[in-house]
Amino acid sequence: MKLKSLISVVLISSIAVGVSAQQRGKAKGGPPHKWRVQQLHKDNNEGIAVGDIDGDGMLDISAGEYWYQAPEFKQRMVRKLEAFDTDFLENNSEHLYDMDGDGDLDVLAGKFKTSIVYWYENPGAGKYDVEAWTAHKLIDTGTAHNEATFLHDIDGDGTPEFIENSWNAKDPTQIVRLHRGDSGEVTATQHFVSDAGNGHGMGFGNINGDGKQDIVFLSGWFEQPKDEPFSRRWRYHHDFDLPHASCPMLVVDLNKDGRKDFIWADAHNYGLYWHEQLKRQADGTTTWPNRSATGHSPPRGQWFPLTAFGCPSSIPPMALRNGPSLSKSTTKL
Ligand SMILES: [Ca+2]
Ligand SMILES: [Ca+2]
Ligand SMILES: [Ca+2]
Ligand SMILES: [Ca+2]
Repeated sequence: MKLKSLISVVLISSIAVGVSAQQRGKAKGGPPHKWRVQQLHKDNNEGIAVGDIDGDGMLDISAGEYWYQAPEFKQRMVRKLEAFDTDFLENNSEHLYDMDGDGDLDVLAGKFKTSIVYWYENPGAGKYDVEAWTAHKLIDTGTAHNEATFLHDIDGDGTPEFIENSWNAKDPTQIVRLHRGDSGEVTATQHFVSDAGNGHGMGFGNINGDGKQDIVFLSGWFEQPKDEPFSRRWRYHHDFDLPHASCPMLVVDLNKDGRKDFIWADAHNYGLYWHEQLKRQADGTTTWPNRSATGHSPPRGQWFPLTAFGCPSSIPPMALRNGPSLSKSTTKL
């Protein structure tokens, strides 16, 4: 969960894109790019998504109780959110996806301390002067310690799955599968990756090189079965523990050796780290030394685009610091 701070939804746009592009323009003698900053709203919401909500070809923004219609980013209602504690709203992630298959983007969102997941039906172009979008209950996941949620196609079948990350290690890791009937009715089913085993921070990627995406989290990784991924629990590899990892963790082969490494940020704190995956042992165990130290960084230009962190597409090695060492925990999940 966040530190005590108010979240402003601020739009920053430019005639072109990016500081690096601006620098290139200057180098070539081209005109400097102009930026416009527009504050859209100020509240405690922690979720945001971008997509063409009204189908006019321009990207709009959804963020908590409202969506913002391009090009002026006019504020329009989506839903009401409950407040809790002193400075939180019950929204920590949201996703724009055409849930009912009618051609427009709907909002799918989980909540911090509520286990019921709703999706909110887009009323359709020209019908946006409504008090709220129709709310549909998707599923009760049974978990109410949700740090963030992901909409990610974990099995590669073209349909994304809804996956919650919990700060409570006793919660299960589960995958919510979305189903759509012939007339657009939306249902969901749960698959439990583990009976217990979660923790602050999560990402996805093919850790063991078998072509299947695995789930990496605070305390290791879950191996997707090579056949039917939703037929049984996934094998757990307790190969590391991180102190407080980010959503997302990024799984990528940073040093181009054919094995996926991962990047994580120190959640609610400063620090961005990467860990190299060494050659896997015969029993499938993996080893992950911290390679953030100077001298172990890949050459500049090989960095994975860190857009998920809101970072530039290329960051210097100095931006990655030495992180806490990994250790094997005796904690039983
Ligand atoms: Ca639009
Ligand atoms: Ca829709
Ligand atoms: Ca899928
Ligand atoms: Ca690698």
